[in-house]
Amino acid sequence: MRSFTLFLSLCLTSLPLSLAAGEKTAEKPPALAKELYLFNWENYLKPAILEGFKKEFGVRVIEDHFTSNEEMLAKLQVGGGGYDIIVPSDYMVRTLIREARLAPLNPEHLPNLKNIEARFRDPAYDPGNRFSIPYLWGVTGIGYSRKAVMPPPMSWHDLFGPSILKKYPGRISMLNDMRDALGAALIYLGYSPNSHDPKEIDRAKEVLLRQKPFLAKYDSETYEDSLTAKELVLAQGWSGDFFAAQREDPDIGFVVPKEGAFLFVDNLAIPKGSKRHYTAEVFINYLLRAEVAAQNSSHLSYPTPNAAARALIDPKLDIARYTAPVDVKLYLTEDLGPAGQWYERAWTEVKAD
Ligand code: N2P
Repeated sequence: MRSFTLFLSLCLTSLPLSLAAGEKTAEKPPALAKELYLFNWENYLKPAILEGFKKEFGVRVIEDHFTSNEEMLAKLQVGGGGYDIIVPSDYMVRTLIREARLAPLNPEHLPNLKNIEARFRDPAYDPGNRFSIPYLWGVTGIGYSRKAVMPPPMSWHDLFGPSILKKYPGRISMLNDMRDALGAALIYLGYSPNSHDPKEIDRAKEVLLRQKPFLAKYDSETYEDSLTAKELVLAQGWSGDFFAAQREDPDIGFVVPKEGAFLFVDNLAIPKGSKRHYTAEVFINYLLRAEVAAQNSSHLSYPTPNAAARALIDPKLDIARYTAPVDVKLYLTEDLGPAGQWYERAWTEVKAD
């Protein structure tokens, strides 16, 4: 493929000889669409950035939200949405590629990709970044009220252990997320959060079922607000959401449990069938600008894989602290293939009334 491209570009460079003097060979970029449809996580893009994009390019971005990768996938599978940009996590990029649901990206339209740190490029879930661009990353852990929870949590035992549950009944929440909830229970049991073993997944389900009567809710959207409102004292959740809440309420703490946790890298991708592919690439390239990525990361408190942006982030925000301690094992969520059915079944049982 590469040699073919090289051959092609050599042919193109010899073209001007046959053209009239002064004639341009560079292709004119396609016209921009007036609107773009973005399918994103809740609170996962600073609103002023959309205004900035509209001002500069005249394109209005219309944003819808999903609360889990599986919910987003289900929507795409029924052909719904008409979205131009989606924000799948690492393993879901892989699933979407496997199901041929993503449109390849044209690197020529994404020159700001150079800003992305080398360790985030060319990931195993999308070799060569053919379909996805890393956007923000974080860790799934435990947020808590420092005043209410003594001693502070340090382990998944502090979310699943019977004595903890009895101490804070109705004031604990779990993510409404199949992989994060079952994954935490699997780690708690000493298994891999990417286990393919139905017996292990079944035991993880039992852990969640035992915990359920003590929970206030399964929720991925408002848990940080419920912590601030003191309705909750412990919540499984995503690092940046707690750090953002902590700015308003220093009582909120966050820990990465010592047995290990999921690290996630969320990505920008264009679904196959988008009618505004070029405009979507222009938008992705805009989000890759150092100033834009820095603004977004500082506002959301999620660390950015954009190295050029990091140089612009106020050191007082200390994005580095969002990194988990070095001695904790961090897992990437894996695409399970057919073993996914065990998780689906267990999760359906857990969520059933
Ligand atoms: C922010 C959502 C974080 C995305 N509210 C987790 N993958």
